[in-house]
Parts: sequence; structure tokens; C-alpha cells
Amino acid sequence: MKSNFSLILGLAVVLVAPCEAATRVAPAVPKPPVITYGLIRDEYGVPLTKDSKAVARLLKDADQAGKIYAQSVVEANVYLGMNYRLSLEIDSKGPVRSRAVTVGTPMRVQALIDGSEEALSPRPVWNTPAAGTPQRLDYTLGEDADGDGLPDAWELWMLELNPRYGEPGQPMDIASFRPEDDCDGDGISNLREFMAGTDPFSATDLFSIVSFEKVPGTTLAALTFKTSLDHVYHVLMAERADNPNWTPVATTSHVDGEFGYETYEGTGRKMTVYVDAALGAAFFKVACH
Ligand SMILES: [Ca+2]
Ligand SMILES: [Ca+2]
Ligand SMILES: [Ca+2]
Repeated sequence: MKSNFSLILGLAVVLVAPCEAATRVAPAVPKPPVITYGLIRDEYGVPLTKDSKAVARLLKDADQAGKIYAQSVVEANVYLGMNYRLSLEIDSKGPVRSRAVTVGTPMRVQALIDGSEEALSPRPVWNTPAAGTPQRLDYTLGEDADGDGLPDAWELWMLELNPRYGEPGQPMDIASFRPEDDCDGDGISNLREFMAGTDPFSATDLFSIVSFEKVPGTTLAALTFKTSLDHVYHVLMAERADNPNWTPVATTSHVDGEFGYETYEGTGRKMTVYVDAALGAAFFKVACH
């Protein structure tokens, strides 16, 4: 008898479940949005700030009407090294939400400055990933004729400034000025020089840590690194070198009670930051945005 009772109970559950599902269509639980975030730079590699009056939007790629699915003002340091963040609602098959899309929908990021659309590279079109999937996507304003990640404006400007222009082995045009090359032999690729705001044709101009020294009689260490104007820097630490879990250091409490990370604005000169080595961190690095 006991086993029969269990069987009936089991059937009851199977029968009830679909009914419940059918009656619960209307108040479907919303799916988590897809968060798209990252850094938008201008055609000279400088991250956009609020001063640029830029807006980032999400549109359906095929939608000529230009309906906006998400929008955010572009401003410095939304989070570490990011200046835009867009939240895209995902269709949960419930009551139609006007700004929700289904997974797989081709979407397009649009950047506007003072209301005018700007060209973005790489091509800012992607298929909507599964609900709740965050994706980091960095873009650069301006035309990039050869699609190598270096905008035409920066490439032409730098080629003009190259003191060795015309010598054998030196890039002559956009096509031969390649992002993976290291034209000045300073160990930093042309693409990374673009991102750090340094000169790809000067071996003495590069983003680097200059020194790291303990301050006698304290638990502090002085970390000195080179900076570029209009770029921002964060210091990160890790307890281990293998499989490091980098976390920002030099945290501060803002007056409004929010917890933030210290951001250092580049001056074009060396900068020294004091980090507390008593925190247990053994490794530090500097991130440039
Ligand atoms: Ca290019
Ligand atoms: Ca270099
Ligand atoms: Ca350089």
C-alpha cells in the first residue's frame, strides 16, 4: 500500500505542474538583463569623458526606425577603466516589455557626440547573448580603413611625426603601420602605445613602472610610473604571482559614503603612488586607460 501511495503522489505532481505553468504565463519572472560595458576612446586613443558630451545607445541592427533599447551618458570611470554601461532587457515571454529583445537578436552600439552619430571600430554589431551574460566591448571613434584597430587619424598623425619616416623598414602608410609591430623597439606594440597615449616612434616614451621601493621605517612602498596626459591609471594588487586575482588598491571613502577606487589622472610626467605593503599583497601592477 505504501508504494502505491507514493506512485499516486508522484503522478499528482506531474499533472499539477503543467497547469501551474500555464496559469503563470502572465507574471513571468523577468530574466536578468545583458550588461554591455567597456571603454570608448576617441580617434587619438583618449577615453571619452563627460566633457565629450557623448551618449552610447543600443539599437536593433536591422531597425531603420532607430528605436532605442538602452542608452547611457559616456563618462569617465563608470567602473575601473570603463566609461559606458548599457543594460539590455531580455524577453521573458511574459507581458510584452517594449525594450526587451530575444536572445540572438543582432544589436548595434551607436555612439553620438552632440547628437551626431560617430563611426565606431571594430564593427559594433553582435548577437544578443543569453540573459545575464555580461560582455565587455571596447570601441574607438573614427574611421579605420584597414580595420586593424588603429584609427586612420592616429596613424596618419603618428606617421607624420616619425623622425625616421622614409628610412628603410619604417612604415610608409596606414597599411604598413601595423598594430602588432613595435616600430621603436621599446617592447610596447604600436597598438599598446596607441592605448596608453605614448609615441610609437620614440623608444623613451612608453608606459612603464620606473621604480618600486620600500619607504624606510614604514610599511609603505613607493610605486613610480610614467603617465600620459588625458589617460587615467589604477593600481592593482595580488597576493600571488601564479593565478593572480588582481584587485584595486588605494581605495577611498567618498564624502557621499560610496566606496570607490583611487583614480590617478595622467600628467605627462612620472607619478609616485604610495601603497601599503602591510596589506599582505606581494605584487602590484598599474593599469592605464
Ligand atoms: Ca587602421
Ligand atoms: Ca613601441
Ligand atoms: Ca614608444
